[in-house]
Amino acid sequence: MPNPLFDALFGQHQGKSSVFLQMADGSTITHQEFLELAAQYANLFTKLDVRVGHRVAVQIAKSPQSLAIYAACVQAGIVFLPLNTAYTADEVSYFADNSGAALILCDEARLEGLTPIARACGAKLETLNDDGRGSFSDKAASMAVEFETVDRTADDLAAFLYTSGTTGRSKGAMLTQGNLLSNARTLVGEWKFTADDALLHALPIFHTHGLFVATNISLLAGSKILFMPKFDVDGLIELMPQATTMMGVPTFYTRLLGDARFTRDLTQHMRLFVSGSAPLLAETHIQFEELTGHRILERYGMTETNMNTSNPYDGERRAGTVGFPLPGVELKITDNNSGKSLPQGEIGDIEVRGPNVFKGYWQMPEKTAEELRADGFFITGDLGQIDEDGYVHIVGRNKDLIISGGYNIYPKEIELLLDDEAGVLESAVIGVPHPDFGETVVGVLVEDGQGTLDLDAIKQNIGGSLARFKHPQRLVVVTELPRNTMGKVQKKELRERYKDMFTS
Ligand code: MLC
Ligand code: AMP
Repeated sequence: MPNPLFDALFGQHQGKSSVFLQMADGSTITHQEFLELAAQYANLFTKLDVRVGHRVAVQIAKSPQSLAIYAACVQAGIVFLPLNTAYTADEVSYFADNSGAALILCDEARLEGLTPIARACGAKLETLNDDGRGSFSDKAASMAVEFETVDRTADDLAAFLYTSGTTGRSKGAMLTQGNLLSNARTLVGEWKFTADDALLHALPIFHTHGLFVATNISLLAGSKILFMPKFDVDGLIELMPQATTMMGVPTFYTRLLGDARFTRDLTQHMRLFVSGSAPLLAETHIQFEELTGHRILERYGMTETNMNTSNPYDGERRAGTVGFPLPGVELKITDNNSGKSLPQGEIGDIEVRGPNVFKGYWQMPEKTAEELRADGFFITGDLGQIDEDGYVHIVGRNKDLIISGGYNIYPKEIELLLDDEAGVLESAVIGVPHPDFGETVVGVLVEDGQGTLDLDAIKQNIGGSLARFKHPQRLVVVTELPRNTMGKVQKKELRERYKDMFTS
């Protein structure tokens, strides 16, 4: 029976003893071993009464087991909902509740905190730790290693990835089998992945980049993955001689460039370095080429669309640009007010349409209608320009978003918490340049005149609800926020005022 995504990514490897994952310690997992694990998990889903169309929320460490959960969901027609391991119980509570998750999988260390949350939203709760153990694997161990793949179509849902919003409420982007598969096929072709490749994989697997771009492409092409639990320079340098390709956010590249062991010799055999998720500074691109002789291939994507554009594999990879629209993806630059296409060279909203574009936000028809036009064009919230040679430049954002080390942070979510703190009249959260993370978070506070403002207490208090990477690295107090004549806070002015805070 057909299940397009499962068949293409996983089913094609049935019975193969080729290596799928090579762990940091050198141990390996073959395609067949991986598929057997996934089948056991899929059988356990059925036993737990988690069925076709149900959502499984997964907040577990990066491991072969967590990837097998993804495969099992696809095979069983279940919607995979991966969550950043840095999220607090408060944050997970929202995702579990909003998605109506049937099952939450977490690390044992989080069991206590998540038990009341699972109970409140009527979800089952099982554990799966970074070493592969836990109540879920205990139960799965006795399951059959074969599972009858559930019939699906390209239009059926495969995953929900939550993306924060300008109002502070996260939205579940509904991705179909067709969205994921079409993009993986395109990228395998464009970036020339084959079964001879070995991808250095140090990205987290709860976001588009590490999960769909890196993993789906490797599976589709039959490439090996050098699977690191997380980013670390030592590990990357040690494994690089065995790799042919690497994908990363710009912070990966700046950190590698800062290490004396990262040399031309070390990278000579490499076929391809890909960067995305945040702007790669032209100076990083140039510095990388000077040191290694390789030009990083920069591409542009997002949760709702997977990848939209890419610099060419053959041909000029132009620093400071994200290349051309991928085959099958239409991209236009429009006027924010009228929505009409702008002449070549002008700056405007980037809109994209194609088989990669998601189906909408889960149970948020109004939000979907605001961003996804009836004709299928998605308003990305990024500002761009197309140069005379057709290269797309991202020149800014029309959305109030901070990207720190490749993680998206929406100021509103933090402002809502800061505004609730004792002594705070109002707040504005901005992103300022940071040498390691590209951008980092600064909270600007106005005191309410009661004399109760305590910055340490505020940091402590918001810590309980917000993942660490979202915490303001600095809080500053001002007498008033700059506003325009309409009363709107002028974040641009604040960003300008504090732009050298971490770089000078
Ligand atoms: C970790 N920390 C961060 C952070 N990552 N702070 C700000 N921004 C980040 N990105 C904090 C931790 O909370 C901790 O704080 C301290 O840094 C050390 O934690 P760590 O885990 O040791 O950090 P490190 O390993 O150095 O992580 C940095 C990183 C990681 C850059 C390697 O963030 C990372 O892997 N980023 C990739 C994100 C990604 O995959 N994005 C793709 C999104 S998909 P403390 O205070 O406790 O010490 C997408 C679409 C597309 O955007 O186009 O791809
Ligand atoms: P996310 O919502 O996490 O998927 O992040 C998507 C956003 O990351 C995009 O809307 C862009 O703002 C940004 N982004 C992704 N790739 C690039 C890139 N190569 N250059 C600049 N910004 C990027």
